[in-house]
Amino acid sequence: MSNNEVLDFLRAKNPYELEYLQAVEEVIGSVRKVLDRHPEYESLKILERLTEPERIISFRVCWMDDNNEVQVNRGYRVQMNSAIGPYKGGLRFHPSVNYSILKFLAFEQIFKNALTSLPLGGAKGGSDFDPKNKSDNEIMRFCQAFMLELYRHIGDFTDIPAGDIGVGAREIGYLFGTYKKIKNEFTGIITGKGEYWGGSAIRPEATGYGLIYFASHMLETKDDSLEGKKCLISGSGNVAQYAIEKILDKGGVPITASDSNGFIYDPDGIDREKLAYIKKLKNGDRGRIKKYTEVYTEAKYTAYSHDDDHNPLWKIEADCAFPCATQNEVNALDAQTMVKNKLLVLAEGANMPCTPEAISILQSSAVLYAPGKATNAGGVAVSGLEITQNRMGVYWNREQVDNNLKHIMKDIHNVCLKVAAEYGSPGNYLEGANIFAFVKVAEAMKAQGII
Ligand code: NDP
Ligand code: 2IT
Repeated sequence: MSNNEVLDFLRAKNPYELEYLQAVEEVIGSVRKVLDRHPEYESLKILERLTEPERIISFRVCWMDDNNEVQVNRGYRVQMNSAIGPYKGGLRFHPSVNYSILKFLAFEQIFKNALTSLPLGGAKGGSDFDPKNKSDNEIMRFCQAFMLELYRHIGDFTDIPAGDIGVGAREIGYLFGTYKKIKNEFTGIITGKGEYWGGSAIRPEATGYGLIYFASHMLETKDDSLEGKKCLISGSGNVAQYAIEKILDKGGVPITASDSNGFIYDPDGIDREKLAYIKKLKNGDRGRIKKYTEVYTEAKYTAYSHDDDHNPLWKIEADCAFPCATQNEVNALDAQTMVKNKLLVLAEGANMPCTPEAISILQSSAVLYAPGKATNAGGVAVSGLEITQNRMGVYWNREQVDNNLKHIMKDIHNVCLKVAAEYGSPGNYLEGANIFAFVKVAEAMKAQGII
């Protein structure tokens, strides 16, 4: 099948999986030139095989809430591709979780993991469970019920999950504890563990830090830096918090943060004290970002409205933008506004935060744009380092892991530019990332035969 026929086939087969089709279409758009150079990929049906998950597990999760009522959720694991290593990717707990969302995330993960240079295949999982307004005991009971089924599908050389939206240190602890109890073994079957029980230093920080290392390299190509740059950040979870922290380290000025209800704009900048407040609010009290303006009255809160045709956060004039919340949070109107405001850089912290229309507007402007599979790969890269430490039975300190992370992000940045130039699209990070990762995975699939 030609590329277009593969897409038409997928559209007919998965008509409601809009996010999945979006992610596939983007990659297919980039790899046309690769297939001209490698006609054997077509006869080996690499695209058809890459877009059909190797395995999808879906299961019932029953648990008791604090009122002794039985609750039923659906759990999933999408084991997308194991050509270059065991399945690897996060777990998302959010009411929006469905096949489309997890297949798009697992598909993206194949290429992201290939970019890290570590031997990791692609996967994603999670549940439509909503962790908001649940007690700690309810979270624990849900995680235990979820792992009671998931445990038989994962393993340290089979599939190694981690966190994502709604799954942080607390959930990873309960999930790991349950696995250990069932299997009676202490192995590295999940990453993002606490640092004193098998976790890696810098894993909580890795995605946000890696994002800002990458963005700094992007600015360096223009002999520029983050020093003094006003930065827009969406989200206020794991990725956003550590992106803000690293922006501060680099002398930048973060001025926004958000959650699903609204965003805060602090014209004076979110300094270290204010960031500590956000961390406590979000990770400890699990409160809403609106509270920030009760303490820091110079900041303004704007609630999101369902009628908004775009996200007003992106209207604020700034130099850099880091969407760190969720998919499709930057649309064409947002991108047009950013271009008009002479934004310098947009680097994606979240997975697929820009719509295809937004990407093409950014790419045909002077804005430097780089996709999440390259810019947010620091998280899974340090997960890979956690796996290595677990297998070796060693602990690497913060400096060692951070140095590794810096090297990995620099290498990803450089390989994207190198491959983009080789394929006639200089400066196109998206094309460089897709082509480099696709060829790597395709070669592994070719070597391993038709299975
Ligand atoms: P968290 O759960 O820690 O934080 C998510 C943040 O995004 C919260 O502020 C949340 O607000 C907001 N958010 C979630 N869903 C929506 C929505 N539908 N609309 C608006 N805001 C929303 O997740 P992470 O920080 O870990 O993940 C953020 C993004 O980064 C995701 O796209 C994830 O896939 C990606 N990512 C994460 C990595 C990691 O290591 N954690 C690695 C690479 C990518 P609220 O509290 O209101 O829900
Ligand atoms: O999207 C991602 O890369 C993650 N949620 C982290 C995956 C991982 O296995 O660390």
